[in-house]
Amino acid sequence: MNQKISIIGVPMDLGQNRRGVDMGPSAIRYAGIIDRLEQLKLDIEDLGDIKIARPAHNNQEKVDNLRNLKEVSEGSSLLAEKVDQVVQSGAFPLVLGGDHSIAMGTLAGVAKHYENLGVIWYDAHGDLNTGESSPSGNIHGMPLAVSLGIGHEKLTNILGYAPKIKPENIVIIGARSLDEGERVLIKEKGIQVFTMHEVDKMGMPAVMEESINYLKGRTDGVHLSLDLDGLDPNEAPGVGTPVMGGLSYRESHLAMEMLAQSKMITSAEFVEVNPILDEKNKTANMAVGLMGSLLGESLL
Ligand code: B3U
Ligand code: MN
Ligand code: MN
Repeated sequence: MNQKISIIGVPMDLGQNRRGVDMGPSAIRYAGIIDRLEQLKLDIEDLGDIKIARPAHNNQEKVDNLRNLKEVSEGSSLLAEKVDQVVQSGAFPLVLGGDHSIAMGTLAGVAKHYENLGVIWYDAHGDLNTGESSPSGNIHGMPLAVSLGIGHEKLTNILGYAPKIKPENIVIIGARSLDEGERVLIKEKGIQVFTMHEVDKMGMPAVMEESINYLKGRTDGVHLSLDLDGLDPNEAPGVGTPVMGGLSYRESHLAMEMLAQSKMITSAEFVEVNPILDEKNKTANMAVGLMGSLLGESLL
């Protein structure tokens, strides 16, 4: 039987304050994700989009320095339930964002099914803030901390359990913009991070080899959370918080191919595609190319 891939769109833009990232799932579908994956002899099912609240006037109210706490928490809970069902059914969940706050929901739905879920966090940022450490109050800068059980209870307790993951099962790749509180947390928890410094020094093949070997022995499934702002904004301009000096499309492509060969990835999400800030849907096209490689496309 062919592997079944269940696609879930999450038009969430309330985890940050720039409009447009809610159109990410549409932009990725428009860029041809379904056809691309169908060519890989995979059994593709598109479950449509999760319903996300649309507060009047994009209500910017903050609770404990958490912008749109209620709506973000509710959206992630709906996503978590859907992802839980998909994993339960034996399919591979492929989640399309939406801002990165949705990773709290994806991880809540996935991690239930594993003793030691590994996470590859491919991102310019650490997303390890809390309401106290965040400079912005944007929840999309917090989902990795939340999944570790650190943060507001309305977020850490999605699906009624916490934590979702363990710090020693995380690898962050591509980081180049970390806040003070995030650096402290990384050191305190001993989180494995390959910043751009390591990527430049070691090269992507070695970074991926080390990441794969590190996770192989200790995890029973691995979730890939790929924030398109991990890529260089010259190549992927359609993101809300671009940071110079990022990963190239070619490095990212190789990373996805190496993950495909490792056969260790059991769920994935691609987030932060913002078609309003993009150039001719370039970033969504790039996301589709990366998903193709992750799911087994090969050049020959
Ligand atoms: N660390 C900053 C900026 C940021 C995090 N994630 C994104 N931007 N995409 C923050 O607001 O927490
Ligand atoms: Mn992120
Ligand atoms: Mn980011």
